[in-house]
Amino acid sequence: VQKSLVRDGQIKNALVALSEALDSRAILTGEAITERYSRDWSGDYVGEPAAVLRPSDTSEVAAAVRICRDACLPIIPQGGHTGLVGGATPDAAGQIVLSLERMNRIRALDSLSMTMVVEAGCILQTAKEAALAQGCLFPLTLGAQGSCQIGGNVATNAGGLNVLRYGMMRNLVLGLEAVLADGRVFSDLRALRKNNTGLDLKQLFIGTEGTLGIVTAAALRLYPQPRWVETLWLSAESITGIMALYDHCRREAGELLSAFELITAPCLELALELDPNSPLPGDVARFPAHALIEIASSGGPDLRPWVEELVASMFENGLAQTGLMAHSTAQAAALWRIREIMVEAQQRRGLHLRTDISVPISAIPLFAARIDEVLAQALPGVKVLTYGHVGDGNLHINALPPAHLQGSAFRPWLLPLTRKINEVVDAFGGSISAEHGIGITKRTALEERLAPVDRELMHAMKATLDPDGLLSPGRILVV
Ligand code: FAD
Ligand code: LAC
Ligand code: ZN
Repeated sequence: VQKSLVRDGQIKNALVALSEALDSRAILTGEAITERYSRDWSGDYVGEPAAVLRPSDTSEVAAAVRICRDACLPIIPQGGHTGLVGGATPDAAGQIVLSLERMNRIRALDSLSMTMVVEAGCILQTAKEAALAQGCLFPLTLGAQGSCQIGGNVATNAGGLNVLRYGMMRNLVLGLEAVLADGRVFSDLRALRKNNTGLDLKQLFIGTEGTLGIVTAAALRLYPQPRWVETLWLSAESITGIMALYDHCRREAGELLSAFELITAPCLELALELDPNSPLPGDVARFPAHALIEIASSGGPDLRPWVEELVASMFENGLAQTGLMAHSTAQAAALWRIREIMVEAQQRRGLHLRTDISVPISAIPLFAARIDEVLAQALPGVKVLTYGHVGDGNLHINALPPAHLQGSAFRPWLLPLTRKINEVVDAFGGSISAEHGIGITKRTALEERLAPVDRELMHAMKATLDPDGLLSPGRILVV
């Protein structure tokens, strides 16, 4: 009781100081804290922020951090709250949410250099549209792009649908601005493509989920806007068949291959239940595995005749069983919509297992088969949903509960099933987190796998940059 009284006093005093340092719209308390700050997209994490701070510029972020540090109040930076590992939701009393949402400006866009400087709270979709308006592409593409923010993308080193061609967020960041745990500002937004000047300090803040600093702006790498984009749906008899298609496309389309997504039959079934109006031919649903493929180029001649030939050859040599080549932008969008609503459909089923793993690309078929066996044995009746980013060896092995374990009855199964999956991942030399990060959800699994030297280095970095442990405490590392 005494401890919580002291904490309440600290919060009260800090709020007085904060209201002097920040503008009036920057502080939310009590009833003004709406669900978007306390509940994540999945609904799996719900917390109670002591207050929500919404600074409008970098100096306000720095001032807020200094005040919180003086009052020993932990800060959880928050973007669009779409992260899937619980990192942005407060998980203990007295934690302050610092939302970047009001820092959403595009500071600069240089279409000749193909770079842009964007504030952390800018929604990914908005940044992409601003780039397109200047004939440029910001290639990070993911289902949450209408809500997630650039700062969240940096902090999680987000991946998504076009990684096989353009890399993850880390590859797209040329410079960063971040506020440190003591309120100092690290700033390098020069957007240089070459800069070999010792330690690349911005890497400290990419993929470290707000544990080493609060990202306030980023200089991003842009590409020429694609001129020709061809979208294909191809179905095969097995995941092995999909890998043969992948091999063929990878070699024939080379660097023009910009997406190659695996969707297995149970995932397609869920999507079509939610929205049966797809352009897919009727026989598609008979096949166990499908690929959604994009081949695109930013210049040169029309790709269509060449891609038509490629598709014809894949049917002739028996690699593809059925499918569709989108004949319009609207049809291509309808194919991508299937990929999107497949995720939404899982969400609507309530509590389910969600994972994000990677293995060597060539191991995908054996790995997926082993997972099916292991999960069926561990929990008969569980419905395994395997899909993912083939070109990155990144699968999401998700699962819906059997009929008798719906809703919270499935909760006790989440950890044991995840452990089973992770054991198979280990056996294949894979990673327990390919693109979503560690957050709260995976910190024990990470801890169990950290080599001593890695653990020591990670703790040493944390101790140097955030000695009081006030930034995103308990994320990534078990403390
Ligand atoms: P939040 O959820 O708000 O935060 C995520 C983490 O970053 C937290 O630890 C938070 O504290 C920290 N953080 C947020 N902003 C900052 C900041 N400015 N400075 C420091 N730390 C910060 N992810 C993929 O990689 N690939 C996908 O294909 C993909 N698809 C998705 C599809 C759907 C439908 C959903 C809901 C999520 C998907 N995600 C995917 C996960 C998620 O969208 C990404 O992780 C995204 O990058 C999170 O951004 P956000 O702004 O929502 O971050
Ligand atoms: C996807 C997210 C969940 O690929 O990473 O759909
Ligand atoms: Zn993914």
